[in-house]
This record gives sequence, C-alpha cells and structure tokens, in this order.
Amino acid sequence: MSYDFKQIEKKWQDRWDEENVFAATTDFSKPKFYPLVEFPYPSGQGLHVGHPRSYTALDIVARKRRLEGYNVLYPMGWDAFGLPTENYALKTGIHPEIVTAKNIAHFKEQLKSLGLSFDWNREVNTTDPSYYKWTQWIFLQLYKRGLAYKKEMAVNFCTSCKVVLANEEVVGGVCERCGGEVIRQVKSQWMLKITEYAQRLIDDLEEVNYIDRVKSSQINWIGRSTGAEVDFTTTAGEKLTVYTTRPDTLFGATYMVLSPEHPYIDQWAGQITNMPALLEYREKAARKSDFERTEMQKEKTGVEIEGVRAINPASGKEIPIFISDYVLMSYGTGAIMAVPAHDTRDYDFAKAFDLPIVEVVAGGDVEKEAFTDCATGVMVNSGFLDGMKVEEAKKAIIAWLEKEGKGHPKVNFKLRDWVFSRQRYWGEPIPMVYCEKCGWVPLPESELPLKLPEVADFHQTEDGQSPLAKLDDWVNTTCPHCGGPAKRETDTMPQWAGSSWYFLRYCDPHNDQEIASKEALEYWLPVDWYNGGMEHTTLHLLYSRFWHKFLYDIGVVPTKEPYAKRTSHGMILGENGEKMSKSRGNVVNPDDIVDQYGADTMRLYEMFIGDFEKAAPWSADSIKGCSRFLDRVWGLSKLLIPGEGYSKELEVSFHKTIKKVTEDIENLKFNTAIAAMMALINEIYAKKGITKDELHDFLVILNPFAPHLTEEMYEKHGFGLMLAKEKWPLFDESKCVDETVELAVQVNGKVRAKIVVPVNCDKETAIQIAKDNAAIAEALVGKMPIREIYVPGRLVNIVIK
Ligand code: ANZ
Ligand code: ZN
Repeated sequence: MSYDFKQIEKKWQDRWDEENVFAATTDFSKPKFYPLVEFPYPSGQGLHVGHPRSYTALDIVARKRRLEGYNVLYPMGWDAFGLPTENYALKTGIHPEIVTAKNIAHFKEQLKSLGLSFDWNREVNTTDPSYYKWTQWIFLQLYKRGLAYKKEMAVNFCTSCKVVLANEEVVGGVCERCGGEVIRQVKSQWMLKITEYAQRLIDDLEEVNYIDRVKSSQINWIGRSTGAEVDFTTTAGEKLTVYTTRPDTLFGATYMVLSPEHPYIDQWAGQITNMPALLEYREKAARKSDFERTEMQKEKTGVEIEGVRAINPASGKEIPIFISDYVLMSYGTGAIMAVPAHDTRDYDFAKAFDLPIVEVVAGGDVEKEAFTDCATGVMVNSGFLDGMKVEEAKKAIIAWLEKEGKGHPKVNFKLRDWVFSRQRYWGEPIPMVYCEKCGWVPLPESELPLKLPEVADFHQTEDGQSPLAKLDDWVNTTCPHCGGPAKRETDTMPQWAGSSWYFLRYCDPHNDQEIASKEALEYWLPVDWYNGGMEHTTLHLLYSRFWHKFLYDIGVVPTKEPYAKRTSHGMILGENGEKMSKSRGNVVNPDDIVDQYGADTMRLYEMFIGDFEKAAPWSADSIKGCSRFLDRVWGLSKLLIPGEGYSKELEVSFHKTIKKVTEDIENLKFNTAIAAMMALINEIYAKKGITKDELHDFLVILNPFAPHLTEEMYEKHGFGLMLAKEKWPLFDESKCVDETVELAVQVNGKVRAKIVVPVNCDKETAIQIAKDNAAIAEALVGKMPIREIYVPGRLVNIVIK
C-alpha cells in the first residue's frame, strides 16, 4: 500500500517552517551540538545527488541530537562568489547578482523539498555586503599584523582569451575554456602568509578528531622536511646557498643547479659569457607549469653558466653551475647541490650532460641508477664521514658545517603563501588604496563594507587587470592617511575567502558590530562535526584553519581549532560506476527522484546506498527497495494490537535495534542502521502485530531518516503534537541479548544431548545447532536422517534408518 508522500511531505515542511521547529535557541544553558556541512556554490545546474549525501547524513545526526535534548545549530548558506557565475555573466551579460539570487532561490527550494532540518534564520550569503564586510575586516587585521603583503608572482595567462586564469582553470597546461596556450606572467599580487602557521597547522592536528585520510593529506600538503642550508663559495664572489635534505651526500655534489629565475643570473651578468643562451632558456621555462617542470619522467634540459664556477665546501673541488627548469625558484633557496649518484633527477641530468657521478653512499649500483635508500647504506669517498651510516653522517656533517660557518640545520615546508588576488569582478573588493606618498594604505574599518561597484562590462582589461580597473570614478579616491590622491586596489579576493570563516557567522549571523558575539562564539565553537568532500581537504580546510588560528591569536575566537571532528563522504557515481557527468549522460537529478518517490525515499536511499565513506554507484532498483520499505512502515497502522510496552516476542529485537541505530548513526554507518530497521519490520510482519508503544518507538528511531512519513503517522496515532519534539528512546543493554532455552535432542526418540538455542529459534537453525553437537554428530555418522522434528521450547528429534 502506497502512501501519499506528495501531500504529506509538503504538509510537514510547511509546519516545520511555520513553527520554526529547527531554530537553534539562544538558551546557552543547554548542551549544544553544532554539525556543519560545506555550504554549496549555487551553480546554474542546481543541486546534484552528491549534495544530499552529505546534508542528509548530518541531518540525521542533527535530528537525533535534538531528540536527545541538545540545542542544535545545523545551518546552511551560500558560497556564492566565483568563476562560473562570472563566466556566465561574460557570456550573457546578465549581472552575477541577478544570476546568484536566482540560483540561490532554486537551491533553497530543492533543499527544502528534501526535508533537511536547517535553521534557515541563520542563512548566510558570502556575496551579501553585510557578510563580506567581515571578510574584508579579517583581511585588514591580517594586513595590520604583517600577514598580508604584495609580491611579484607568476600568474597563469591565457594567450588567446587574454585573461589571467586561476590555477583551477588551467587543465593539462591549457586554458580550460578555449584550449589556448597558457603562459606564466609576473604580476604584483596580494599574498597571505599561511606559511607562518605551517608548523602549528601540523601540530594541532593532534587536538582534533579527523579521519586518517584527511589528517594525512593535510600533513602531506604542508610538506615539512628537515635538512640543512649549505653555503658554496663561487668564483663570482657571492656565496651560493642551497637547501638539501641530504647534507650527508655533500662530498658527492659534482655540480650545482640554479632555477632559471634565480636573481644571481642577472647579478653575475658581468662575469657570465653566455648570457643570451641563459635568457633564452629562462624564457622557455616561464611557459611551463611547476608541475611539468618537476615531473620525474621528463627529459632533463638546462644550460651551463659559463664564466662562474662554485667550490664544494667539503671536497674543495671546483664544480660547474647550470640552470635547469627542474629546480624551482619557489622552494628552498631556488638552488641545489646536485648529487647524481643519490638523486634520480640529478642522475638523469648528469647522464644527459655527461657529468661525473661520484658514489658517496655504498650499497647500490650507481652505474645503473641513483641509489636513494637512506636506511641501509654506508658512507664512502667522503673523508671524515667514511664508514658512518646515513643518519649518523647527517649529524656529523651539520656539526662540521656549523663549526666552519658554512651551513646550519633547516626545516622547510612545501606549503606556499596563499595567492590572494584575482583579476576578476565577482569577488570581495580588497579594501586597500595605493597612495604615491604613503604606499599601500588600508581602508578605515568604518568604511567597510567596501561594496563591489556596478560595471557595464565584465571583461578584464587588455593587460589582464580586473574589470574594476576600468571604473575611473571608483578607482580614483583619496588617501585615508594623507588625504592626497590615491587609487583603489582593483583585484578581488579568491572564492576561498568567504568560506574560510562562514561557520563563525552562523553563530550570530545578524550581528552588525562584530563577526559574532563573544558569548555566541564561546558557546557554539568549535564546530562539533564537519562533513565535506575529499576535494576540500587541502585548500579549504587548511585555509579556514589558518584564518581561525589567526583569529584566535588576536582574541576574536576562543578555540585554536575550528572543527573538532572532520569526516568525508564518498562520491555518488552513475549506474555505470563512472563519475556522473553531462557528457556521459548518466546524471541523476534529485528533483526527479523526489517527484517520483518522495523525499523520505530519496533520503533513505542515499543513506542505504553503501558505506558512507566510499564511492557508490546509483541503483534504480535499490531505490524501489527503499520505497517499498516505507510503504510497509505506513502499513504498520493496520497491524496494531492491544497491549502496552514491548511484546514478549519483540522485546529483545527492539532493544537491539535501538542500540544499533543509536550507535550506527554516530559512526557514519547509516546503511547498517537502516538494514537493522528493515529486519525489525520483517519480524513485526511475521508476528502480524505491533503494540502502540512499539509503533511509537519505531517511528522515533526512523524519524531522522524519514522525517515526513514518521511525523504523519505519529500525528495520526495521537502520540503527540510533533515527533520532532519527542525524546530519543533508550535501550537496556541487558535486554539486548536473546533469551535462550534448553532443548533435548533425540535420535530415534532417545535423548542423546542437550543444546541451548534462542527462544524464538526457527526450525532450520535448531536442527543445525543440534547436528553440530558432537554427540549427535557421532550418532549420525553414516546414517541417513529421514525425518526431523522440532518442538519449539522442548525438543529436536532426528529419525534415522
Ligand atoms: C642534495 C640531495 C642529494 C638531495 C640527494 C636529495 C637527494 P624535499 O624532500 O622535497 O624537501 N631541492 C631543493 N630545493 C629545490 C628546488 N628549489 N627545486 C627542486 N629541487 C630542490 O626535497 C629536498 C631536496 O630536493 C633537496 O635535497 C634538493 O636535492 C632538492 F641524494 O639536495 B637534495
Ligand atoms: Zn597618502
């Protein structure tokens, strides 16, 4: 029997809205729970089936915690600045603000149709000036403490679109939009000093409960390495400093390599005799991405610097210096000592340029390949290091370098400072002005928000500046410091800005004096449980942890870490097991599912689809199974029998199922929680009866998964005003074990053994347990059972010939 989900779901969504049922209260004496899901980018495509996987999961947790008596803040908002909307504006001329409002309205309607229990009173929108006022305010605080600075940086420039591209718009080295060639162009950019927080971003992971794969990808991204800086003298006079993780191999350094952008090349122009060749190579290297440049497999290229040589501080030997694109200016010192015997890239380069390869760690075969193993080798050809193991030699050489004043230990991080400028329109204006006399001057906080001005044309200028640069009236302003003429910054912030602190705003979203009140932040922080995609594990998670730590340092927030717990859901794939995409034609629209089966089925299905943390293919059959299950729940009304409490037959099953659902929800095992409820309903149907109390508790535990149907049945049976205000049922651990009974086992009517089985044991199981008994097994050897009799609670009789 099907139920009328269309009517029921609409009715309850309206009721929840009207009565503000899911609003977090400001009663800070209650225990709190703050679950968070990543707020979406309101794209033109609308919601996809991946969004509800995360949103429903934490909705289930949120709903359960409310029933357990917590004050729950489950908020939602819009991460609405960014490229797709801007690109749409470029194509159609429609203002991003209009498109954003329309997309948000659509998303919101879709989310509401899923019955998600968000507190809509706290909705935030990163493109709203009352919101980005605070994004700009945080930027000013960073600037005032020296954590925002301007720097010449290489950016991606599409030679055919003539625009500056974000890294994510460069796919496989070409422009994502036109496939045109992308080159690196140097521009002055705002940078944020996240590197200052690198060590703390690693250390404080100890304090939080992140799933392992998230934790380790944060650590890898930050990329801490330990080694030494070593000074080489040069025939040009200046010393050349390198960073190495293998100072033990110093005696094996047979040449050096500078990054093609290294400033020494220009500095040494007087001594260098092949400058044109070097500059030509530098020009070519500028066209490649860092990724291409450092690829292991790629053929090594370079040019020797003629006229200047270096001296190895350990061996005293004079060695050549090259430039090559496999050395990056952005890491270490932009220069390396090359040890071809023990580094693969140096090895390939030495082979290509016919350079000496000197083995300094014995144990490999350097005729064939670089020997990179540090654990087993022993030092050779290395003077006072000979005979030592690698780790020992590292210590000895660093001590020697320090004594000689030629080097010191050094820790480096792969993490780079955050390029914070975009030459784009649809972002937060950076609240800075440039004055010829005073330099960069921050806008006074009283002038925030600095609103994004209207423009007629969303294209960048010919020279790749933001469209804001065309607004002379807006650009030309007065210096807040000296009152003289000044120009506004025309770069805007990256999309990552607004999402770096949004969880703070939810705590007190209408506050126009501060980010949020101290009391609200004290009460709600940290976020108790944050779920989101693995694709946001590095950038978003790291950026928001960085901002949070900064805000902690300046006394704005009370916790060191923003999120106490971080989990991540697997992707939902198409029925064919491939990623859903328009081009594959396997995209499922959540609206269609809600329309055909209802939101409760959609929710239940997305939670039943498989292990929450793993990718799972869509399955139309499995949706039907979930829909049938809910029909059977609806049918329970017809099975009501008189009686109070749990019936004797179902008591253990109820306690067990409540325990399982209670615990599984907390452990992201939504699929097994649902399976347990499905098993319980089978038992109820088999028994053909359910008491009112049993029905009541069944509805409560199913409610977080299928909130509409359960509310309707709850009302229909007069249990109370609203299930959302109920109490989560408790289970009794001691009643979670099956009651057992002893059976006599006879063979041809004669008792041969006694066995213990569960009270409600079925025939098949009882016979199996009997046959597994040693005495019975022996009696049956070589015999043929012709009849098996089971009298529940009393005996099993096996008749043999
Ligand atoms: C000598 C050496 C010998 C190295 C050896 C390695 C093995 P991680 O672990 O990533 O920090 N390196 C240093 N700066 C570089 C740059 N700007 N561009 C490219 N490579 C650079 O790696 C540090 C190692 O990468 C350094 O240690 C250096 O090579 C190289 F048997 O120095 B090594
Ligand atoms: Zn000035």
